[in-house]
Amino acid sequence: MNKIIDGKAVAAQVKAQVKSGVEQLAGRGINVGLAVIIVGENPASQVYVRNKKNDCAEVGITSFEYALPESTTQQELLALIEKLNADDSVSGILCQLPLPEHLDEKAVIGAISPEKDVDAFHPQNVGHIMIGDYTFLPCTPAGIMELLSHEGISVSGKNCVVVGRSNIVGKPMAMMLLKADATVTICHSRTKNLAEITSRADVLIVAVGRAKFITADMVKPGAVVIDVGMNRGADGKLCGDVDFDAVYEKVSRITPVPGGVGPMTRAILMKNTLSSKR
Ligand code: L34
Repeated sequence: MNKIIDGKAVAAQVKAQVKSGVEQLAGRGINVGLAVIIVGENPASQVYVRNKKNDCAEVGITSFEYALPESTTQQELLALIEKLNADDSVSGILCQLPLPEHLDEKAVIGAISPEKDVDAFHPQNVGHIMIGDYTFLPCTPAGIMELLSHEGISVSGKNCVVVGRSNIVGKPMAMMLLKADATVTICHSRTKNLAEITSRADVLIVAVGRAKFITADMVKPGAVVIDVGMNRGADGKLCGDVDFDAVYEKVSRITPVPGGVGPMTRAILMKNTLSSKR
């Protein structure tokens, strides 16, 4: 069996479902639209946003792109969000992170209407996730859960270790694994004996943003490894947080970078955008 989990293929299946949902709504005269805001010229963010726009085109969602200059003020950004909140042709709003330093990320996320918050970053949606009752799930961890279930990998009762505690990935990931009955450990930059903990993981999920951070000695033989990292090496090539070639030899399943979690993140974004409109 191929050990590599093909995120691109699974994402294509999710997008095909979304496409038929979008077509059904179109038949009833309902148009689904996603507004994507990007501030500044972060090249990686530009790639991700372009990919998201392509996904929209593929599934029939109308995308509205707002590429704002680096010099955009907080007030201007909030005014745009207010306008989009009130616009009925916009079902979902996403503000690509990270924002330039001078902008207040928390205030921006909090300004997006929770009903249009297809990232599920608004505190109200985060709260819903905590109590296991939600409409939107954050795209990256939800994409990972979808990948696991698609591959027939159950986390129930298993030791799942999440490395990284971000609001975007680590924390919601842990909540979703918990809801799926996993025993969950969250590790981070201050964790002592990291290798000892990761070596006990049946499912290891890594989102730290450091190239080849997880080496083969840190992984349990036969484990499932999910690599959320997106690092650009000195050679300009994309690489994950996992030392793929060495770890591959040891595990039962592993996601590649690119072609693993990234495409799933975007597929779930499409799914969330579809479900934002009824
Ligand atoms: N608001 N900000 C907001 N929502 C998000 O869900 C994100 N994230 C993260 C960064 N900021 C965000 C993304 O969209 C990361 N992320 C993301 C999305 C897509 C891809 C990577 C990260 C992706 O398309 N990855 C491709 C390769 C892309 C390339 O060639 O650079 C892959 O195959 O993994």
